Amino acid sequence: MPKPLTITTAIAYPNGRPHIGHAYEAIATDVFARAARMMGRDVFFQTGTDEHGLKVAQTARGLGITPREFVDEMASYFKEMDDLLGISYDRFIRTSEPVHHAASQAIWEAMAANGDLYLDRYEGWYSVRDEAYYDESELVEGTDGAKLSPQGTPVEWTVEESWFFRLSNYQDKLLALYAEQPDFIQPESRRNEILRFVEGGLRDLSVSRTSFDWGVKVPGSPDHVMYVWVDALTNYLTGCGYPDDTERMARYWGPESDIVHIIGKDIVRFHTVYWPAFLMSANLPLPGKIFGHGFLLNRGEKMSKSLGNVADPKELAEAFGVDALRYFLLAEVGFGNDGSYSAEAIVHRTNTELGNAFGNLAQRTLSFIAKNLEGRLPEPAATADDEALLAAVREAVTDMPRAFEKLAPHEAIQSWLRACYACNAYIDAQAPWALRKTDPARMEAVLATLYVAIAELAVAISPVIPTSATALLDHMGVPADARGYGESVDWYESLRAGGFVLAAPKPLFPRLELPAEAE
Ligand code: ME8
Repeated sequence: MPKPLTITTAIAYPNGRPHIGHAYEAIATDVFARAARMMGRDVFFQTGTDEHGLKVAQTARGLGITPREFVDEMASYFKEMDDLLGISYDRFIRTSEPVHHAASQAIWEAMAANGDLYLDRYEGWYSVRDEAYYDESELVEGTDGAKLSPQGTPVEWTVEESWFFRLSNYQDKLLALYAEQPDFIQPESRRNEILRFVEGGLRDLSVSRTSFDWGVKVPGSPDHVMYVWVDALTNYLTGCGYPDDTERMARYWGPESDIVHIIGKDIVRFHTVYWPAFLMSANLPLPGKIFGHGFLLNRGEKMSKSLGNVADPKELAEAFGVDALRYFLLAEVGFGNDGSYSAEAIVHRTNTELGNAFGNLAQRTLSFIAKNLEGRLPEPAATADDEALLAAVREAVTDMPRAFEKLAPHEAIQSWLRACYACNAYIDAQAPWALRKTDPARMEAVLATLYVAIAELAVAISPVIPTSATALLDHMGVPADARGYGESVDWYESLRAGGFVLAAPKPLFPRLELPAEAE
């Protein structure tokens, strides 16, 4: 049996509504989770919201409401976005949940028991936006001469009593980890960045705050709340049953589990330096792989509230369709690279690839069968051409789960498209409509080949476009046991023998037009 897979997104700061970057990460992770389930794996997929910290407390105060009221409303928008986009999470975690406070206090106590926490005074440059302290040498100068964090956010000099984590003790252990598990940090470019950072030496990390109280209380130090990243990272354990549900922990966070975090490139340091150090300190298993994906840019520009170009995933999904948006984001951007989106690019890709290459192929074939055979499934009589087409489709389709497993969805989509183009070339060469009068038996054999090929293509792409693929497979009567990645099941003959009648199909991907304001 393959190992159980635990796969997570980052948990989002709910200090604003979700944007397209959040949607991108959720969609990519969802595709990996769905593909793994189709390989027969036991999958635990978690996403959620990161609700503590000064920033949330300040935003709520500015609105004249409590942090709790604020996050209750905001978290609901993230959950709504996930549900709208078909994100098949098993658990939507909110860090304000009592079980999460208990898990965070348990990991704290485990790190304390290991001698890694001590009380001291902290002075340094703190960015509220990033919830992080920076070294003087890391700061950059803004246009008006103000000091800014490396992410370009304002910093202030801050002095407070704080608990510290002995991160300095973990430099060698982390370097050994990166050497032993070369896949731990992906893609390669981000791995090199982190290696250089850790080789440069690690300073102990301030892990508690006394200046506000919207957070998880430090056990035995009621004036302190945990640094938000300690509690945020622990979300992954909470969902796996830490600390009390040992059976669940053994399954989803055990030495035998396959644990994958999908996050954006700006938070790779937190996940590949602090997080494994905390886990080592608490004597817990480590994740296997942390993938830092790239950023989505709006027509090549960084999104920001001040530029007014923050794309609302809900509006995009409503304008273009959920599956078109899912497909576009994964096909357009090599996973790991930055990418750009625009209404024109979404419309163009959807129309040419989903609409023409796949949708029309299915539409032409199925309506021809519905009309000319009155929905009776055509009789196969395979020739070398038919076998060659099915072999090409199967080769592409067997590459796809492997590409999803190595977190390369754009490669999976490329294989799939190649197979769609092969089917289009086949239908043009065989011209079944011309055979209707001259050679009806051959016409049936061609249509039967296409029927099987279309169904296999729909199964293979279903992690990316689950709603349309399922609708098509339902329409075609493809049984549930033929909808996984694995041994091919000979369903066509039994469907035909059972007298299945194909109804006239509806177009899967109606042609998109550019919205008026984008023209
Ligand atoms: O960082 N394109 O939350 P967050 C692609 N709470 N991805 C983007 C993006 C963009 N334009 N902007 C942000 C946090 N992201 C923390 C995480 S995890 C224990 C705590 C990604 O709401 C970003 O890289 O700022 C991150 O992975 C996720 O969205 C949430 O970002």
